[in-house]
Amino acid sequence: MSNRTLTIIKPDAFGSGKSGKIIAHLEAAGFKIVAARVMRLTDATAGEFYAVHRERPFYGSLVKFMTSGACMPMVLEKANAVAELRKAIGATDPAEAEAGTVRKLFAESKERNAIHASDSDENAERESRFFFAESELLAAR
Ligand code: FUP
Repeated sequence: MSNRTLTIIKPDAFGSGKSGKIIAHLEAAGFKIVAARVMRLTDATAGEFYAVHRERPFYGSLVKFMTSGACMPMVLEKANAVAELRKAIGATDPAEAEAGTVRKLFAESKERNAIHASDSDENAERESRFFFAESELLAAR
């Protein structure tokens, strides 16, 4: 999986019609879409996805935000995908994100920050399987 990572266009960006621009930005940066869907997370699925943050003060608010509208999980492919996507999305808080990053361009705030990206190969694999079936991860190119 080292050439793949999992991203989510979050409800703030999807709901305000920025998904096309974000996908175009990522494709221009060399990412290919392996799998994609539009869905709405439930309290249970968002809670499980962010279980690692369960003890953090922002957890409840984060789950509420992530269930507030549709989102778009995608598996992306590029050499060194995890590190490359982290670089392309920028810092968690858009105020601290570098110019030209997805969060600098499209995010509203540290919580409503437009996009998720896996932080390790192990999490990329786990998160990809969280959203997609084996048959959806077979896209050949
Ligand atoms: P990132 O890996 O950049 O998405 O950031 P983290 O894994 O640290 O945090 C996951 C999500 O929790 C962020 F995308 C937004 C949310 N968050 C907050 O709402 N407040 C914080 O102080 C930190 C993170």
